[in-house]
Amino acid sequence: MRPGLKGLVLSGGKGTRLRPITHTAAKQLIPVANKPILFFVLENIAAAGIEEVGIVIAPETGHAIQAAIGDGSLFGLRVTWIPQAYPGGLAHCVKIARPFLGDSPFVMYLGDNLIGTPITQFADEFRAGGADATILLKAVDNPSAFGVATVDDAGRVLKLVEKPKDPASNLALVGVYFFSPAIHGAIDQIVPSARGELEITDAIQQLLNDHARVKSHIIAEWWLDTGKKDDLLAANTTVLDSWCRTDVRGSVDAKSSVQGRVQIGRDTVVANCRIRGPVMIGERCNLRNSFVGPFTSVGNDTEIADSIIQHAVLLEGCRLQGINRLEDSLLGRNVTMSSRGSQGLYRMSLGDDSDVEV
Ligand code: TTP
Repeated sequence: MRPGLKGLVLSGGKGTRLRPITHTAAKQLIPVANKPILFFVLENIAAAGIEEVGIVIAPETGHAIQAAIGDGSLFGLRVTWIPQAYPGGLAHCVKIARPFLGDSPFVMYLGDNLIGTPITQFADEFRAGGADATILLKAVDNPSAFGVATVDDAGRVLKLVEKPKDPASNLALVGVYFFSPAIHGAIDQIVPSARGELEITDAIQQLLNDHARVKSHIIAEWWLDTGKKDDLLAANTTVLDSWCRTDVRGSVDAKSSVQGRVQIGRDTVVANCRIRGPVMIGERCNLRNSFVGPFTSVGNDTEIADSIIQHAVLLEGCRLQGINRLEDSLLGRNVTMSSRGSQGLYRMSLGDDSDVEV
């Protein structure tokens, strides 16, 4: 019997592709359907029967992540914090996590990835033995943007290439990996890549060179890498579509209409609005004389007046006044947008505390 499976969650990194939001906030804490991405990750890990998790954090955003997760008991997990001084790559994370990991097998899970499947079945199979590593793959349209695997009919991995110009398959590496302690020896043999990072794909390729058994599973469900604004909006759309259920806790007046699957949080007041789901609205919000269209998530303590919005993510504390209309947008915390009567279609990506008049 192998020692218990541990979890290693990567929540450091730079988040450059999600600026301006990530100038002030950790991308793993950005909510999708009003729940931080990292919460989905930890719930998935806990549901697979894993109890001990190491979380890699960066100096800039680590404190916010620690404040959100606490000791992990919210998720039924025991958390060990692993500070990473600089973003040295995914394999660098494993290297610095070595004292936490010891000789345990572990699942490494990228803290900004969302997958539409539980990992329980993969964890159980890996615990049962037979592989030095197991990777999850997903067929994608643009494999050149990812790590790409070539596999045989039995799912054994033959080769891995990071962002190939001429991809040998359409199977991209999803950000969930199962490793036996053999990965440490492989990481000791690799050197930083052209971008100066210790790449996990190089380490897995090293395992293959050393004749280790690397298996794969192709997931049929969705996988969302929330690294960019459009990815994040796509993630919000998919998660609302898959998991949003009608649940109205706030008050909706008789002049309002609510269609489709809509969640309205406690102490939220909706007056003279049309809301067409799937939509999630947080707690203590105030919405009046507005239209909120499909695939929109509105964070707590937000005010929307005389506005039209759809396909947008608003983090908490935003104020929208007279905006006609806002689409395909990502608004950070406490963003204010107001209009002096001008009309137009706005597509915005605004960092925390922005103040925009149109
Ligand atoms: P990436 O999205 O590959 O890298 P990044 O966060 O630096 O983002 P960007 O390209 O926008 O600048 O990282 C995947 C996940 O792994 C993410 O949750 C951050 C985390 N990570 C670390 O914890 N340490 C690291 O050294 C790296 C590279 C990533």
